[in-house]
Amino acid sequence: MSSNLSKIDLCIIGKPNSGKSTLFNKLLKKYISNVGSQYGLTQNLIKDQFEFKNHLFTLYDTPGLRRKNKIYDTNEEKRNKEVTKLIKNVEFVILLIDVIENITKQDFRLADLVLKSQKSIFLVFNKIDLLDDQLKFKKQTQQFLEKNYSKYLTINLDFISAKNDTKILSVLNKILKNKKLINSKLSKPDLKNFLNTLDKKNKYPKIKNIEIRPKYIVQINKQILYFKVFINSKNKAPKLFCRFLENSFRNHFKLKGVPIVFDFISSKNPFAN
Ligand SMILES: Nc1nc2c(ncn2[C@@H]2O[C@H](COP(=O)(O)OP(=O)(O)O)[C@@H](O)[C@H]2O)c(=O)[nH]1
Ligand SMILES: [Mg+2]
Repeated sequence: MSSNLSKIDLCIIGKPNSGKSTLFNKLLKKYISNVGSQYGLTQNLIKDQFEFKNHLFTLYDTPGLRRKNKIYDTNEEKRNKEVTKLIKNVEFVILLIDVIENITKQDFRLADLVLKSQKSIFLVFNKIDLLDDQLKFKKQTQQFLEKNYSKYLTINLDFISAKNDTKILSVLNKILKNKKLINSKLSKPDLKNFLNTLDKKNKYPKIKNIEIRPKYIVQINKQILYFKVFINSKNKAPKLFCRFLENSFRNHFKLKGVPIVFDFISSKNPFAN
């Protein structure tokens, strides 16, 4: 393999039978990981590599999550620890969901875990071949998540059939796009322009009748998108304001589905310029 390939680590997590191993195999275009219900316990992660558009992907399947009684249900903490450890070592996570079972609280918990580790998450609904009306399902899912998952703008949504190889490549392409977004460097004028746009809209949330405003924003050079936001208040930025700013920011810069960290800095003297 040539060394000028850019590297991407990707792991597939999700409930048993969601189709993780099927997807893993399809991505690798070869049969490595056992598929089906009579799966023997494998403590180690299954890992392999493949090339796609000048990128070298290292892919992880998570057979450990399959052990329904021991790890999955009764020993949630241990399971979470294992997953957390894996998630910390990769850049991208595919959370696979069986369309028939649909998304559950457990999936949201896993998604939260990934977001907490500041990794990009792809919520991938699998087995769309089993649906009568795929379009309807997509619309309903989107609407449901918009309403019920506050971090909706932080996730990527996809609908595939791992078995039939439908839309799998589109997930890979999205991951490559996502990687580019994560490396975005926003210029000072861009950030200033964003603040001006917010000022014009003048829809800052009011907290106890006081309008909290961002005074300026700076990007800090880090592996991820990281910004310091200075606000016009001596107090800690209220949650409502943090969410408002993050959503506006993501919409303005079209940064959907990538992890961003905002550090809100209160002013010593909010009335100073
Ligand atoms: N209809 C359908 N079945 C699928 C698809 N992907 C996986 N399966 C089936 O779902 C079952 C569980 O798949 P497996 O990959 O072992 O799931 P894992 O437990 O998440 O690794 C197997 O019977 C697969 O054939 C799909 O896209 N469509
Ligand atoms: Mg499996």
